[in-house]
Amino acid sequence: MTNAGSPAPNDERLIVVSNRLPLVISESSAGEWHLERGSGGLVTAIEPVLKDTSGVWIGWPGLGPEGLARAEGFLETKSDELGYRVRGVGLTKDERDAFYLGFANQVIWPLFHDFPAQCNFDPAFWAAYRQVNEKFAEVVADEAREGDFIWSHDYHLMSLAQELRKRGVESQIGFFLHIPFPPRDLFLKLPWRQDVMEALLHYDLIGFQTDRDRTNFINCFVSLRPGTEVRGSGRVMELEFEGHTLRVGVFPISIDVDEFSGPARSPEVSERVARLWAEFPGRKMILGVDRLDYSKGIPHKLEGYRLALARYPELQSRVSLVQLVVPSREDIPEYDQMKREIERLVGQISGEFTRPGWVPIHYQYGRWDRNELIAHYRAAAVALVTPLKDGMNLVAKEFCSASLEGNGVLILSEHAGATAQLQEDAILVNPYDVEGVAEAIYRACTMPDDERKGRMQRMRQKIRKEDIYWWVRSFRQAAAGESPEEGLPLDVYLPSRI
Ligand code: ADQ
Repeated sequence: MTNAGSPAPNDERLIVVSNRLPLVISESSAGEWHLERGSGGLVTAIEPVLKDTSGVWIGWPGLGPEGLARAEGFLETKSDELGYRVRGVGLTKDERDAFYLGFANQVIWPLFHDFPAQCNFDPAFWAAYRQVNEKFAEVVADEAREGDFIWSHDYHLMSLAQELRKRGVESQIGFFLHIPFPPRDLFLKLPWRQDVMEALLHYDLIGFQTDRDRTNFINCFVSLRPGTEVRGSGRVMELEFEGHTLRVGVFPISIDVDEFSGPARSPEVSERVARLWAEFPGRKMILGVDRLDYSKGIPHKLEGYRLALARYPELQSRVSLVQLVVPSREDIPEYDQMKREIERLVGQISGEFTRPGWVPIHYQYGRWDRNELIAHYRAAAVALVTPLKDGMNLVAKEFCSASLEGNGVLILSEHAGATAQLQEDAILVNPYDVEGVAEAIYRACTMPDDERKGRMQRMRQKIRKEDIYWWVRSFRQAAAGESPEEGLPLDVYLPSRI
């Protein structure tokens, strides 16, 4: 792995902490343990660093405390095979319900994605969040040694550093927020806003996906901590408050480009692509791939597509939307309602426009295997990526990387983090503006070939320049106090471009 082999900023041991381990452990009825490894760019990029530094990954393995106690030996053996240690944090069902389904997914997720009305500010959720962060801290503190670098991930673990400091851990601790950070007025709605800010203050470095998120964070921080001095500019800035220095940086996450462009070239995927094209003779495939979540704006997208077909009748019979919705958070009732709403809209669009020999929309609820996903990315003429709010959105980058013919058009929500890097070459839309989405669909489907190719080529270059390996290296370099490796210029949304 060429990229991963670049020199690490230092040889400190890496301890990664995330809500979930990058693996799932299960026990068969015969009492045998099985391990299923996670995949994806983050795991691929972090694993080599863990191996190089004899590191550890700590997280929930999908087990309660008793199950974990029984699986300890199995995990030890598997750690040898993985080449780095994994340590589990066992959580009871009640803890998962109140911490994960509760505070993480009914308070922070909706609030940070601009959906305050969806929040359930149940004080019991906050108590559980703190308790579970303490539980994670117990395991991390037991593992941590002087000189380690602890890298905690995402909104589930905002209190981890504070709990580690209470336990005397003095190592450098970094935090990366994968989701957006909300503007001040939204964050101030959080009943525990002071506690959360206080907790975050114990990190040494906090990374955000975009400059917009960091600016929101700084505005909140300064409002709640008057007297804070804000220093510097560029990728990493400093906040100085009562003798403590917190570094805040912008590190847009990305993918391992070769994980998508490589398989896209394989005979198996090429053959599937040819079959997909044959299934859509003389038609352009518009592709949507979204996890079932209100932040992804799937109903708005369907309304935009419906309007495009009605307003530009020449698109009828010439395009088909393939929309995959990936199951997610099925234990939360609102997600089931959303699924029914999506299915109702799909039914309406089909009823309104279907004619012999043409189906306007192919809807699937489920999971595709990797090659099927990549084949769809490569076969699609247009990707419709229109979240109402998204930290980054990796689907946009995956589509570009798999678009081997180089003529796919990306329609991208201006509220996705990916917009900061791709705004010049994607067709940007405000996903709430149904007419704008319809117009963008028409424009994408009628764009001249050389314009499509030019735009796609530039997006592919940008994604390759700041890939997932760049992301890991830059974050670690910033954490080590070094200047992070140069990437693309820090870009913000310019309203004139939108
Ligand atoms: P997510 O909200 O999950 O992640 P996203 O960035 O779009 O959103 O990633 C989805 C991932 O799921 C993609 O890597 C995609 O390939 C994968 N996936 C989708 N459909 C699949 C399928 N059918 N089969 C297999 N895999 C599938 C959160 C934040 C994002 C942020 C990421 C990373 O909400 O904003 O980009 O973390 O930081």
